[in-house]
Amino acid sequence: MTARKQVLLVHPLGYGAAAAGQDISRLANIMPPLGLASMAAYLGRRGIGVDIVDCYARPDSDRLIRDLLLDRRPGLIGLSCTTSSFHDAVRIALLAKQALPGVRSVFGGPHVSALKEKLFVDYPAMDFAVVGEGEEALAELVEADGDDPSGIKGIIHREGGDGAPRFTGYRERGIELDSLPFPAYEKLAGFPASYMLPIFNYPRTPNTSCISSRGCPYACSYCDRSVFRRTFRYNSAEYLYDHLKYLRERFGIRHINFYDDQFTFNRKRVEAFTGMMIDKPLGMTFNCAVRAEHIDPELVRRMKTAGCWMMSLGIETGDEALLAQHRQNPDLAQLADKIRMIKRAGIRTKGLLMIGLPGETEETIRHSKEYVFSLPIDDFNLAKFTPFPGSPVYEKIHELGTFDEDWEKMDCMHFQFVTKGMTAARLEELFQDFYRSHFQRPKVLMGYVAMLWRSPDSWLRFLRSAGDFVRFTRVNKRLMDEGAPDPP
Ligand code: B12
Repeated sequence: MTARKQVLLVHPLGYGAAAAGQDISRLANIMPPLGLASMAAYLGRRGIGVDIVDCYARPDSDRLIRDLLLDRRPGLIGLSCTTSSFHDAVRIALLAKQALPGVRSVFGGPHVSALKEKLFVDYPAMDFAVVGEGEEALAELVEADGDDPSGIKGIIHREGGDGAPRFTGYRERGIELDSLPFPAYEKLAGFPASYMLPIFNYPRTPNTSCISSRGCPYACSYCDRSVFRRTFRYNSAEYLYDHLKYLRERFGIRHINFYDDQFTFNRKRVEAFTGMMIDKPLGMTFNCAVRAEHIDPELVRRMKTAGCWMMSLGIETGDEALLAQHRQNPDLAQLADKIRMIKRAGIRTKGLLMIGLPGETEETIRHSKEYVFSLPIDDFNLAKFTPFPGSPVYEKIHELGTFDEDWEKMDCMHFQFVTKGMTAARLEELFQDFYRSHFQRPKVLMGYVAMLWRSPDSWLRFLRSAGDFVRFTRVNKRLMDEGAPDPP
């Protein structure tokens, strides 16, 4: 027998546990699964028992999952899936059904929200899926307890004798974010010590990430918006301040990384929030991502006073014509001005770039390098362009180049898509060269030296993992020499 009002939520690792030690992005960055933690808190409030297993933070968790299934006997196991972690989620669902016959699986997250019923045809281990945000839909599914779920909006279930999947349709309204409880951080084993922000992205520990809005009104070609679609909802400044106060008082958190797509989209909210951080300081600093259109000198100065330590900006490419094909307002001069303005305010800047977009050439990559290197950018991230189901560009991707849709490798660390006129090997070479050139610049090196006192914990972590970073670089070089494009 399984328990009626008990759920096990799992954040899959995405690949075999043995490889976790060599996953360079995981070594540098382990973030709490905020979606699962938010659902856990919401379900808890409705009297539903929840456990969370985060395999990303604890890679070897199969036994723990089995033990929890046998001990708690949940009626549902919920799996959160990006595209690259989907197959691992299916493996865990099968493992669960073997360990606890009768347990039913429910899948959620971006990959499921994008592909919906299509997935059910090839993956019989899927009993249910939630499309879009999960709190209310999952609670209603648990409460239906095996009754006909066809009246619950936002889910996919199997119907009739042949088990054909049926989507009940989108929920009418997005959840009012201030009505949600704070995420159940306490259900994440070892929080906050078992989580870590990217190296050189924080001044002190303990730290964590936070989301204070859902959705984005823009429609960039490469962005998968299938979960929150084009809505933009946000927590009020008061809720946000209380959330940070809670993190400070209950867990001792001293720095926050906001993962909002558009933290400053609503200027009034940021004004009010920074006002509270200035008038009633919490002893906390924060990072956030901004778009050039939504910042100005006064706001940036205010944010600095309130504790803003670093701002990230999506640059994507330094070639304006290429940018115009993929994003609205492709104004690189305005972006450059704003980056200089942020830097002048004493805030660290991070540029987010992509390489391998449809239409990329040797020349556009050269433009990107020149652009980035002409700006006071302290840190940058260069992702390998990956066309995710749910992103606008996915629809016509096969017309734009060659695409090997191997989901497990669609983690922005592999060139699964190669635009016309390029080869994967050449893209890999240019990718390596971009990073190498960045790290060879004296200004950048001096910046990292300054991190000795601005973020001493980052240096400790860097030195502890230095062997893995060197091994990663060597393996990449060997693969490149052999003409194989994929990193390990
Ligand atoms: C923070 C973040 C990260 C963090 C941490 C992720 C984590 N542990 O949760 C880091 C930096 C590690 C990361 C890594 C990656 N990320 Co990321 N990330 C995000 C980001 C910005 C916020 C995620 C978040 O917390 N959202 C807020 C919560 C409330 O929403 P949510 O997680 O979607 O959960 C809700 C619903 O999806 C649903 N739901 C989710 N899971 C489940 C499970 C069940 C059972 C149910 C019922 C419902 C449900 O209910 C939740 C609550 O409403 C999103 C973009 C975004 N704005 O959402 C991208 C995003 C999820 N990432 C993306 C990508 C591509 C990646 C990477 C592949 C590449 C990269 N380096 O960026 C890796 C893959 C990691 C992996 N193994 O899966 C894509 C995913 C696209 C896709 N189809 O796969 C997104 C959507 C960005 C985008 N727009 O393209 N990411």
